[in-house]
Amino acid sequence: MKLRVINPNTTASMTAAIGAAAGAVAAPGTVIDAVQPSFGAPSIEGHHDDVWAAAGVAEQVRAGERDGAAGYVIACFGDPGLHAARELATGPVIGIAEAAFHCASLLATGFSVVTTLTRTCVIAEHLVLQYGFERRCRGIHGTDLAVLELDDPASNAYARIRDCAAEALVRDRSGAIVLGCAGMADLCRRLQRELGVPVIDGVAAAVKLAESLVHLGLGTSKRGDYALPLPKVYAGLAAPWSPL
Ligand code: 5HY
Repeated sequence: MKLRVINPNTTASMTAAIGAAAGAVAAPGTVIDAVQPSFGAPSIEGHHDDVWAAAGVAEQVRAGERDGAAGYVIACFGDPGLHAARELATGPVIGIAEAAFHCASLLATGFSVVTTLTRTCVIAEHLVLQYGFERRCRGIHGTDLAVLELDDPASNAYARIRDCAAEALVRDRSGAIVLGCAGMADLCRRLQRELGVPVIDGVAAAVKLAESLVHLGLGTSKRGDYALPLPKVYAGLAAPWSPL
């Protein structure tokens, strides 16, 4: 099967890192097609970035449908454009936040989220409520690392994330940690060893969930609100994305 793993920001090095994290867990028969939009923000750190990221996700799902993608991963912790992507897609579309919340909930009675800028915590809070995990998510914590600082050695990112997670486990009485950024995927195993609890990277979790659903012959429902978008002609900048 071919899974289209979409990095909704436009930073190619992050797309490559996400593709590597996805490829590391993909089953032998799975081809990972790591892509990014042709337009948008270099990092997604707020509501305005999120709007453009959602449009970029829609662009990439439309391309995936033409390219025969069996399923999709939205590799950004805000799960931008998830519902629009599910309208467009035949196969499953898995956001890394939703995937991580589900996996963490199978491993501990409560989990904590460690993310980047504190201002993006509210986006994760909204997702927890939207997906119905308010009884399982015990805290959401920002490290005030910018997304693109994660692979900058000068930012001391690993230690800041580890220390934030260690404090969250005590403060929240959590049993697991969810990494709140696709750019943290490569830190997952080391954090798990040092913290001694399950640490969930949403990229890996979403790839395995998408694979499983495809193997079960399950795709996105086309009945109701996930049916194909209604045909109409969009105006101006959006014209090329008119649902026909
Ligand atoms: C992400 N932003 O996973 C989110 C993380 C965040 O560009 N990729 C981004 O801070 O919400």
